[in-house]
Amino acid sequence: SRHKSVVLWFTGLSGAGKSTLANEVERRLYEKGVRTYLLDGDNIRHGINKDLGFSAEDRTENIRRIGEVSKLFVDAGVVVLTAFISPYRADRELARSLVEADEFIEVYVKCAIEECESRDPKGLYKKAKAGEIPEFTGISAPYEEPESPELIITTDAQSLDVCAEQVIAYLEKKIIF
Ligand code: GGZ
Repeated sequence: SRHKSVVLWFTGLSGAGKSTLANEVERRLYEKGVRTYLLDGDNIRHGINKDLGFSAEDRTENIRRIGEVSKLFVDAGVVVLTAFISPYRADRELARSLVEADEFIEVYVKCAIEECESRDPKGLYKKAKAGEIPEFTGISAPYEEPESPELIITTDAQSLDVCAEQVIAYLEKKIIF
């Protein structure tokens, strides 16, 4: 089907539900016949960005490359979903600047850190609090909240189904799928 190519840029804390939400949105777009590609830690941090860690400089470079890759997918006519903490506002703004103004949709996946800590599926918060992981976002490294994201999705207050539907509804309203 014909549709506008966009970047759906999911940002938020570890454990906020970025990947879960991005995967569910991608599934729903697929059902609508939309061509998508999901960029996440599995295909980026283990691949082109495996030389990067979690210092501020490395995170900036991580996000810069992801922004550039996203631009290529948009050029190719694909809807891109990215699921990275992307903690720095300036880095997200750089990613935004690489595509047209109406092609970048920042989705703040908002979840109280207490809830992220209690989910802690990989035990990372526990380790971070014990000092075993340095520069852990929200514990010993910053997360700069989006100031004017296109969407704020609150994952600690509603179901995945409702969260995904909010993203789809936005796309249907703004984009012409
Ligand atoms: C934050 C870290 C860290 C540190 C490893 N800080 O819950 P996860 O495991 O699967 O998601 C986190 C992921 C974050 O990688 P990103 O590429 O999204 O980060 S950024 O956008 O800031 O570059 C977490 C794991 O990697 N992880 N060490 N110190 N998250």
